[in-house]
Amino acid sequence: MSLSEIPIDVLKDEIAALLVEMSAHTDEPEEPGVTRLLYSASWLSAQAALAARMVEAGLEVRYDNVGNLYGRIGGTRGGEAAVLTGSHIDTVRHAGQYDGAYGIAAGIAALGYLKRTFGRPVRPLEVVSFCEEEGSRFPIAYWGSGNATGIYDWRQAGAYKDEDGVSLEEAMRAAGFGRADGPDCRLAPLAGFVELHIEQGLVLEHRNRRIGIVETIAGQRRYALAIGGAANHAGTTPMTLRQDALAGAAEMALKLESLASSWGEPLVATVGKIEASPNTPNVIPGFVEMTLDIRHSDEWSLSAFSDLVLNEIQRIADRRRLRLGVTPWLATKPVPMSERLTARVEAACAGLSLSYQRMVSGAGHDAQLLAPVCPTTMIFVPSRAGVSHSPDEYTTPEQLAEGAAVLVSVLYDLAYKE
Ligand code: HGY
Ligand code: MN
Ligand code: MN
Repeated sequence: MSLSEIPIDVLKDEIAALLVEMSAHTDEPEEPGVTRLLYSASWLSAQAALAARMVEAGLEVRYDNVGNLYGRIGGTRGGEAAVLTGSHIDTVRHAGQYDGAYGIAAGIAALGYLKRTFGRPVRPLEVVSFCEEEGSRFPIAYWGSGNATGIYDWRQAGAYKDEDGVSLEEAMRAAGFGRADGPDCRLAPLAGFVELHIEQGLVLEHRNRRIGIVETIAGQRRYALAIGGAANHAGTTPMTLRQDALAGAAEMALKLESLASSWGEPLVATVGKIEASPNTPNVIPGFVEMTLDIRHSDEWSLSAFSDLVLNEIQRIADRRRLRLGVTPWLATKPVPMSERLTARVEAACAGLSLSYQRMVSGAGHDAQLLAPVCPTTMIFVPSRAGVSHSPDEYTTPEQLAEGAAVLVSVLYDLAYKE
């Protein structure tokens, strides 16, 4: 399939319009960027808007019991496993408008074009809006694809609470999901999963490539640290007698940074969230909660570095007479993508005369949950200056449309050919 056959401008306009529409569904309209957290009002309205677009594209629409939204074109040959594309509808706080939403918007545009142009495929073709991937509201990530692939069971939702003490189960039920008689979440066996996503990094722009093809998704270790010291008077407590939880947390964060820098690429480590209490100017902080996010594309390095840094953090706590609690809340291994599907994407890029390169994804994606259960591949388009998880996230409409053209070509190849 050559680029000339695919209406690039139609895809470009449809995707642009849908992304603008999606970005209006935010929990914090006065704040910069998009904040769309699982089961919030804006999450519900965004899924409803996507369902309406899927119907307009001629897709059969359904929700599963955690709120994953599917649009389907039935196949002409009974009993065939479906080909699935899609991504996640939730965002981080103050996100850009592309992370997750782009893969869904392009999937709807691609399926609409394929159905209008070629009719029904041999095997079913579906696009999914996974309900949650980021882990932004509850201390669990991949809630959508995790339930779809059986890693999670929606009945365990009561174990997780957000910052306001609302449980995942209460939020899920309030959104109309998690019903005892609700539709099954578990996906039937799939012929393949293709996720289109922004790169969220600098490689494609730096190497002047139009398309990235992911070979491996990096593994992650995320921890919640609870650091206990002694709140005390800032004016009367000598420096030598303090158990300052925030000063200890700061030393731990700098130790994490220096160890990660000396360990070397592609390892990355981040303290993304920190809360001190009582968070009062004239009180020595008595308690701090903070998060660790560690990533590597090699399992041994990820494990060895995590052990090293947790030992160093414990030594800092001991020396400062601080109490330390470490709660692991995410551990994912590096996940290789399907070589067979990667070759299909390379052929599609060649057919479309689009430069590409194979690469590692430092960001986690729903594709890493699907890869163990079906042939899976990821297609990247460039991110301007590598910026993501920020209102400044940007990819040009032409680059978005080129990614969608590759998606159209690969989905045609997988679903329409015998
Ligand atoms: O954090 C990540 O890697 C992804 O954006 N969820
Ligand atoms: Mn993200
Ligand atoms: Mn994402």
